[in-house]
Amino acid sequence: MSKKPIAKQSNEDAVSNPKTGDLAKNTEDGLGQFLTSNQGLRVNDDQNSLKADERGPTLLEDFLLREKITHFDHERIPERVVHARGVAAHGYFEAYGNASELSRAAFLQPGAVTPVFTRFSTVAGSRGSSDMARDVRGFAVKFYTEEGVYDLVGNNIPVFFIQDAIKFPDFIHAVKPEPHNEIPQAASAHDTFYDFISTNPESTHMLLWAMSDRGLPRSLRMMEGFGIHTFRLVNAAGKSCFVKFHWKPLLGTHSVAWEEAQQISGKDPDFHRRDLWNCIEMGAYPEWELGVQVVEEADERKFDFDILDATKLIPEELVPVVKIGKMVLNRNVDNYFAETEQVAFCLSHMVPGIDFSNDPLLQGRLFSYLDTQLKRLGGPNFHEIPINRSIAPIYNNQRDGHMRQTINKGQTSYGPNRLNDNYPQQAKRSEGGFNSVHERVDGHKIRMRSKSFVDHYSQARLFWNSQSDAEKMHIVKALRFELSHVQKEAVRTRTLVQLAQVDAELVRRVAEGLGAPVPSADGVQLNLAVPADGNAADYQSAPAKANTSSSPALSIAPDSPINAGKASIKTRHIAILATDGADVAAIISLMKTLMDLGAQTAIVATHLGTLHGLGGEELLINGTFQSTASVLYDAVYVAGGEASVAKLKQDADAVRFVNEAFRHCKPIAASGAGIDLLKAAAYPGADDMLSADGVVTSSEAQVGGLAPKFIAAIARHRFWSRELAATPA
Ligand code: HDE
Repeated sequence: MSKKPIAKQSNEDAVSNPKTGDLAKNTEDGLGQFLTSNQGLRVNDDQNSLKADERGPTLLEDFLLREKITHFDHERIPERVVHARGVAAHGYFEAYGNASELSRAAFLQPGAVTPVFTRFSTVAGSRGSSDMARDVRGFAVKFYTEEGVYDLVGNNIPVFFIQDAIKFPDFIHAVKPEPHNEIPQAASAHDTFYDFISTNPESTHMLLWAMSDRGLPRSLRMMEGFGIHTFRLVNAAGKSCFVKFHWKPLLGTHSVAWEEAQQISGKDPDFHRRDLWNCIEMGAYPEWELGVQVVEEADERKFDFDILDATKLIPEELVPVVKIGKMVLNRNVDNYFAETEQVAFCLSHMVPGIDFSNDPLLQGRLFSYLDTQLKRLGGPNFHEIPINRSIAPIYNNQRDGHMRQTINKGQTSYGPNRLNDNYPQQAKRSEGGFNSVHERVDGHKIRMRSKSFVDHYSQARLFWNSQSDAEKMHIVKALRFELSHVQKEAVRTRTLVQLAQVDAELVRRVAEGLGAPVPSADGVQLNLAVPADGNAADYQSAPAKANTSSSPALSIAPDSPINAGKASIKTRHIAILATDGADVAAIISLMKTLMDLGAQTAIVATHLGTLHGLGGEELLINGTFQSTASVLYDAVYVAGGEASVAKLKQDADAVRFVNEAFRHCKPIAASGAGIDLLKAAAYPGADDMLSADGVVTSSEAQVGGLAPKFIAAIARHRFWSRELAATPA
C-alpha cells in the first residue's frame, strides 16, 4: 500500500457539454471564479435582497436570498451525543511487519503504509466547550486500508466506567449537564455523576483514572490511546489470539496541573486543538507506536480478572506490549466540518485479520455507532461523504436513500442474478473477505452479569498503588474538588464508601478534605447495579485484595517507565520574560540553543512591538502580560538586564507569571539580574524558590552554563515535588 491522499469531493461526474461529454470542473478555492448560486447561476448582487421599492418589503420571489438563508439555517448537524468536541488530522500508519504472524490484515503486513484520519475528543462537553475539561479523551483512528475501512475507536484511558452497554445511556445522562438546568458544562463535578458512581461499584476503577493526571493531558500528542476491549487477531491460517491495542506517544505521556487546566480553559479554550494544528503546520508531526498485548486463546481464563470485562486492564508487567507499527499525523484538515465533523467512526468498520471478542460493552457499541451515524449524518449514505469513503472500491446492490451520490448503472440491483453474470459476486475465502472466528457458543439465553466480572476494587487499588506520591496527591485533590461540588451529603458519603473499598489511605485523605467521617471498608455499600429479582450477593464485590501489588506502567510521573528514554524538549513552549533594557545577546543565544533542539520560544514583554536591548539591539516581541499567560507555556526564562528586570518587577502581571509557573511546577531559569524577578515572585512557604527543584539560575550574564541544566529540566516536564512539599499528605 502506498501513501494515498484521501479522496476529495468534486463534481467531476457532472457533464457540462452533452455533445462532447466534457466534464465540469470545480476549482476548490474559487480563485478566478464568479460567485454562483448552488445551481451554478452567476450572482450579480450578493449584498442586497430583492425588494418592492428601495425602502419596501422584501419579496418572496427572491430565490437567491431564500437559497442562501435556507442553506445557512441548515448548516448545523446534530452534534455527537458524546465526544462532541473534537479535533482531527490526516496521516499514515506504517506497519513494522512483525504482526503478520498474528494477523492477516493487509495493513499490518511488512512494508504496508496506510492513510489514516485520527480524531481526538473530550467526552462530556458540547462542541463549543473547552479542550481542558477534566475528562477522558477519545482517540479514534480510521485506517483507509486496501481491504476496506478499519476503525479503532479508543480512549486515552484503558478501562471504562461500565461493563455492559445497556448501562451507557444512564451513565452518560449522569455525567452530562443535569437535565433540569443544563449545568455544569463539560464537568463531572456534580451530583448526578457521583450519584451514579456511588451506586455502580463497577465504575470505581475508571473514576480513579479520570481523576488522575490522565484526565488532564498536556497535549493530545502526549497521551496514550487504548482500544480498551479485548479484540482478536486472526492469522492467515485462521488461528486467533486475543489482543489489547495500545497507542504509545513518542513524546512521552504528560499532563498539566488542575488549576492550570482551569485557567487555560479561559485563556485558550482551543489549547489542544491549536497545539495539534500548529505542530503539524510546522512539521513537528505527532507520532505514536501501535502496540498489542497478546493472550493466546488457551490463556483466556488464566488471569484473576476476566479479559472480557472492560473495567479491567491487563497489567503490562504480566503481558508486555509488542510494538507493531507507527502512526504519524502529517496533514491538517482543509475543512473542519467536511472532515472532523462528518467523519463517522463505527466499531463495525472491520477488516479481515481482526475480530471482536464477546465483551458485552463492545457488542453494544457495535450497534450504537452505525445507528448514531444514521441520525447524525442524515441517512445510510454517510459512507459516501469524502472523509468516510473507502479506498477499496465498493460494489454491492445497496441502492438509493437520502443524498445518494453514486449513480449506479445497469439493470440489476440484486443477487444472485443471471442478467449481469451474477455480479457483483461473492469472493471465495481464498480471494479475501471477512470471516468471523469460528467459536463454539453454548449456553442459555440469560440476562445477567458473569460472576467473573464482580471484583470491582482490586484493579482500582492496583492503579492507586502504581501512582507516584505526586500523582496520588493529584487524585486526592481532584476528588476533594469534585465531591466539594456535590450538593447532597448522602452522595458524598456513598462515594467515600466506594473509595474505602479501594484503599484506606485514599479515603482518609479525601474525607479529610471534605470534613467528613472516614468510612471503613466494611461500611454499608450501596449497590443498585443489581437486577430487581437478582441475588445482591452475586453482584457484591469484596473490598480490594489487600495484597494487590503495583504496575509501574500505569504511572505517568516524569521518571516512570512510560517516559523512560523519551526526555526531549521538542515542541515545548518556552516563555522568555524580558522588556526594554534586556540582555538581548543572552536571549538570542538561549533561543538558538532551545530552537535547535526543536523547542518553541516566545518573547513576553510589557508591551508589543519591538524590544530595545541594553546594547541597542532590537527584538520582536511575541506577547505581553495582557495577551498571554504562564499557563500557556512549559517553562520560563527570565532574561538579565537591570533595566528590564526593574520594569518587570514593577509589573504585577510579570511577577504573577513567574509565581504561577513555579506553583504549576514548571522549569524556571534566570540569569544575571533576572534572578531578582524570581525573588520578587516567591510567596510565603516558597521563599526558597531559588533552590527549589527545577529552578536553574546563573549569576552570570552568559547563558552557556545555564542552558544544559535548563534543557534537562524542560525535558523532565514538571517538578511535582514542589507541590508535594507545599501540601500536607
Ligand atoms: Fe463511544 N460513542 N460508546 N466509547 N466513543 C460515540 O458515536 C457508545 C465507548 C468513543 O471521534 C458515539 O459517532 C456506547 C468506549 C470515541 O467521532 C456513540 C458505548 C470507548 C468516540 C457512542 C460507548 C468509546 C465515541 C457518539 C458503550 C473507548 C468518538 C458519536 C457500549 C473504547 C468518535 C459517535 C469520533 C463516540 C456510543 C463506550 C470511545 C453514541 C453505546 C468503551 C473515541 O455511538
